[in-house]
Amino acid sequence: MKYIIVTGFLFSIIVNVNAQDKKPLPTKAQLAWHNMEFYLFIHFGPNTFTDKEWGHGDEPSAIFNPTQLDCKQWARIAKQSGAKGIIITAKHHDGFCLWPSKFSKHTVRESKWKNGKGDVLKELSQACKQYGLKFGVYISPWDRNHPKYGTEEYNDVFVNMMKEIFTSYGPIWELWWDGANGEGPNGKKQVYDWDRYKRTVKALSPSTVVFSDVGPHVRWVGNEKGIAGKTNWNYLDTVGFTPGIGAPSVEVLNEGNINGKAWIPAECDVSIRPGWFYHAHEDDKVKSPEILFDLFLKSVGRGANLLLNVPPDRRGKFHANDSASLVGFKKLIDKNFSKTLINEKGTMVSFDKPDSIVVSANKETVEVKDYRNNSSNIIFDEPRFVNAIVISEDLTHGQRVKNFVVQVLDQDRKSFYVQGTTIGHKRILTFPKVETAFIAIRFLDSFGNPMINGIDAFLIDENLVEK
Ligand code: FUL
Repeated sequence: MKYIIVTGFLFSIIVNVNAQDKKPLPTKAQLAWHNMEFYLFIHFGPNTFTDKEWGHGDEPSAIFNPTQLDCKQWARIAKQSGAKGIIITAKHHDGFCLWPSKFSKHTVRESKWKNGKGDVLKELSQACKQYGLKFGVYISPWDRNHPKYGTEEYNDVFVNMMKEIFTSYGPIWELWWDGANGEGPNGKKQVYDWDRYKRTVKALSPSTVVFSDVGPHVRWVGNEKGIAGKTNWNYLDTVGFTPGIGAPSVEVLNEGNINGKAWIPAECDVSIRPGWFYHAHEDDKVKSPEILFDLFLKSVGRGANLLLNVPPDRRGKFHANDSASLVGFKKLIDKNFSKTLINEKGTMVSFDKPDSIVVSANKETVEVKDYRNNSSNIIFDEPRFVNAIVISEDLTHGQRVKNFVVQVLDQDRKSFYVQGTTIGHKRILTFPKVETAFIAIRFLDSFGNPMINGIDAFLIDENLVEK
């Protein structure tokens, strides 16, 4: 399956790679992370049973007592929703550990669940393996329960907990550190030893991608709405910044730094419900498949990843409303994005000119040379309705495109323009449908020649076009 992208008349051999040479590049683990695109977040713990969002850490451990905990149900529905992994709150701010940690007295071991013999991390890591999902953990550095919190010894506790998790439940694909830094039970705040934490993870598992407000590998997108900037650079400057109150502004986190010195792409975390933890009174406030689709366009469609939280209820299962929304969301993705117009038989006129660029469905990368004087054109053999264009950059060459425009010529030969800035892993542009036989994509500005490994056109449901 091939389609042809014909570039304009002038073919130049001037190659401008100098500017690109100095830009940071993603690691192998980060490249694999970009391909994950969409995965689930699970907030589960004492808050599920106390109806809180932030537990105080003084909740009795016994309160954690799911009646029908079923990690396989989470994994099965995650898989059915198209998610590629699951990240769970192994420890939230209340300090409760979902595994029987030797370094705390506030864990599943002290709970009523399975008479203290249960281990959520064990069950979930096994379920993820069975369903072919990647497994990740959120370990909150802020701990409102631990007696050592606020002293140097707590840094040892935190490091030891990471060692336990990585050695008992690995491989850990992503590690999630939120930036909250409140007071512990003794009224003191912790001075986090981020460098030591990072060194620990690197030594334990060099391929784990570590998330925090400022990476080192993945950054927070600056909001909890699941929305990345329309301009979204994978580059970020982190010198002088820390997670939490020392983080860059939310605008910078949302858009990245065009000249940033490190490759730290954005991840969009958002909950399927108003809260992060399960609350029965939110059962009728679960985001619909259409809203989830819109969030997909505003996260994955802007070159970021989508981390969608689905909190299990007090049984320890996903609520039926959440499961239905997730499965409905997957149906929308399949229905709208599985039928590319470009690969439809007979829809393309094939040109075999020396200046043609051929991009194949197996994601061959094309260097768009002399991009300022050329356009990459999609030509249909007969007019078709189009309202979505998807473009991807080959990130092994860095993130290059700064500015581009899509020109869609309608049947009255009138041009309709859609402007874009960055592309990154994937840019999905949607617009009111146009009947067209000719679409031209012009890269207006780029660090070196654009390295494109995918251009697609679709007709999606009109009510799903981004508002
Ligand atoms: C924040 C936490 O304070 C919230 O409770 C939630 O876990 C969110 C994903 O991260 O930092």
